Amino acid sequence: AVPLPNVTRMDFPSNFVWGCSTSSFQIEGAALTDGRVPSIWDTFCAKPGAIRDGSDGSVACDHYHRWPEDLDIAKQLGVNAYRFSIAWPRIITEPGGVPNQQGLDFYSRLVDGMLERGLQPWATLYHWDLPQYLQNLGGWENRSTIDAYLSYVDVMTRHLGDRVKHWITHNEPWCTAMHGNWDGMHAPGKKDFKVALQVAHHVMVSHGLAAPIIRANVTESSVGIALSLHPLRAASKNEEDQEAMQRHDGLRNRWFLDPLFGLGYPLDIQAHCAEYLPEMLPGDMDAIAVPIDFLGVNYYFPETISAAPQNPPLHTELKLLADRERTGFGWEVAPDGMQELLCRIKQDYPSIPIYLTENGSSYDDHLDQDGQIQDTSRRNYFIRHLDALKQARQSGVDVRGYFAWSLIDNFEWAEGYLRRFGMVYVDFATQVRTIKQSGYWFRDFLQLKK
Ligand code: PNW
Repeated sequence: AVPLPNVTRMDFPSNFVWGCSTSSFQIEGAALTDGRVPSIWDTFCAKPGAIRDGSDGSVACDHYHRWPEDLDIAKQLGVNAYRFSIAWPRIITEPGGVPNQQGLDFYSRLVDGMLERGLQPWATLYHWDLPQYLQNLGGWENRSTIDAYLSYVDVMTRHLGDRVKHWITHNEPWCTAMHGNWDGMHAPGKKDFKVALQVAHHVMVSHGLAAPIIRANVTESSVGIALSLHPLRAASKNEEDQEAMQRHDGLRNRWFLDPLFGLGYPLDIQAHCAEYLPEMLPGDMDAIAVPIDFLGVNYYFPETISAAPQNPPLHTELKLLADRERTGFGWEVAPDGMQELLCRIKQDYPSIPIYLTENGSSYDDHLDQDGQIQDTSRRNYFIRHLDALKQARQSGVDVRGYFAWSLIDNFEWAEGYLRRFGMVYVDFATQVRTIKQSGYWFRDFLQLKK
């Protein structure tokens, strides 16, 4: 067993942001309540074989009705921030429609509930639940979805701008684009790389155009985006594998980071993927490069890459190394990868405050005879990643906060309810919540000595 590092809250500044993350479709349920219309994920879940356990998000954690209990738990854990996402299909329920008051009221109650409990609200405007009526018009592939998004952002930030300062425009555009439209593992389930790059472009333009709207509507706003980023290793020292690793990096990391910082799309990938490049309008790259107040980094695992001439368009392939420590989900456990990734961002890009907007692990959890959940592996995962974060800070990376994924077990997309990421166990049959050992550990870690 790996010895556990010694890391305490005192290793971080007193104004460090400590939070938990969730997202609307994964926890809310109440799919047909108070005027909500279907999202692309409701449609996708109905496709046979799309979700591993055949489940959907219609009930999920019933957070729509149980949010006071969930916020109480977050408060009990001692976090000072809570990252949630807003379900667009609760807010704008038809093309060009007027805002749905019941949807607005829900997020108003939720945000007031956070403020009452001393939780700083961090709102994500898009965490993958696009209204289905927009997908019927082409979804993010259609440039007009940018305009629909901007109206929705305007409505939301006017509505909550007096209480929510921290806004994340998009969660993981790589996943929206690639899982949604290239490998088809996520909604809307397309398998077309050209479409995926077009979607990525429109999502990034929508991010850039949203920033000034948010700033106009929100007093003392802080605007950012959350990217899923991965440190990469080449499978060997061979030139082919090294180049493959660079290409993989070009799409996974640089395709999103470079434009945000005004560097445009990486030239190596533009050359390699010339026949798939998106249509753009003049000004798009300037829009994407709008200055942001922070970068959200979702870190889960590193990837090992080798050359694969048979695999267009990138001609790369993921290697699963047998000797690596893995979570229950099979994701490699590599805290040093987090540190490496953060140092790389500092080195390659202009200085920017960073928040770890997601980090966590999935294991099979079971209630023991005493009704407790001894998720030692998850607890250790947190300890080791927080130590990596501490070390990244010591080497000068400007990380200002950490959000654990996730507060509660929830609907894990294509994996349905088979994968639990929560610090709190949810019995989906009864909706009973039980704080896991990792949650109690986090509470003790965060405890301020009087
Ligand atoms: C993130 N990958 O998804 C999402 O933001 C969460 O909604 C999700 O529940 C969480 O991580 C755990 O999966 C990811 O393939 C999906 O690299 C896929 C990847 C990374 C993150």
